[in-house]
Amino acid sequence: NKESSSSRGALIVLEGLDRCGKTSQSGKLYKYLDEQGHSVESWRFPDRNTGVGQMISSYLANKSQLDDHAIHLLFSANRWEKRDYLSEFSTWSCPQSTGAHPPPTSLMEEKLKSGTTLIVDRYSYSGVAFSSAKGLDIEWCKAPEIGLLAPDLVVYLDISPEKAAERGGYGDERYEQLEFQKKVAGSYLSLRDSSWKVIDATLSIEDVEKKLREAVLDCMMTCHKGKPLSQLWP
Ligand code: Z5A
Repeated sequence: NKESSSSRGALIVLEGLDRCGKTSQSGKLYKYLDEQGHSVESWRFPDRNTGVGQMISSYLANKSQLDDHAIHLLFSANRWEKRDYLSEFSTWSCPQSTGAHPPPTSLMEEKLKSGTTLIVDRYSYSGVAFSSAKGLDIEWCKAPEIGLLAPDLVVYLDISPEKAAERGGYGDERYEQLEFQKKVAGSYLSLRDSSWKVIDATLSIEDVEKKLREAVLDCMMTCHKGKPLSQLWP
């Protein structure tokens, strides 16, 4: 566990099956919090803009083939690179030298500590749920995520694979198949714990938005009061 300031932002993660509404709800939540005057940013994983993200994007579009373990590690690397060190890294001395400087903090941590709330569309839970649905060992899947920041709130937008498939149909990406999404739903179920906020994603967009807002504002208040940051995997 790490120290945090008393007015830090919250790390909010949205998870769920393909087409559950994460992108729509992230956008609405961002707009609402921004209009209310909160410092807020919207992130998503995979971030397809980085070099690693482009390899992931090519894989998802079936333009390249990768071993299941290798693509799992790339998804994880994509989170580590976005956690990324700030520019002070260049002035950081390793502990074996003078020891004069403290270790660098991460970009994600810095944002949270400076009061910015991050809304993150998919995170480590997607990594574990999708890879373990392929048959990879769940503990092996969790291992490369250890040390990333733990979310303050995980919101699971709950929808059956069949209902999700009815939403405009799936595109051409690799995982957009009903049978596979059923396995992913099972993996999510084994990952979920009582701290997750589960919202019925088949409600109207407005009703989901309202429930999401309530949960997020509540969490932001807890963080504001000084809840410490922690790391995966608890
Ligand atoms: N993946 C992985 O394997 N490992 C990892 O570590 C990570 C990801 C991070 C790409 O993700 C794939 O990468 C993903 C998991 C894997 N594969 N799958 N499947 P992505 O983020 O690029 O794709 P996605 O998460 O699946 O996004 P999506 O298809 O855009 O779905 P969404 O964001 O959840 O839904 P949406 O775009 O907001 O809404 C979908 C449609 O439903 C749209 O027409 C909406 O208007 C409609 N909608 C939304 N809410 C409602 C309600 N409440 N009622 C009715 N209609 C609604």
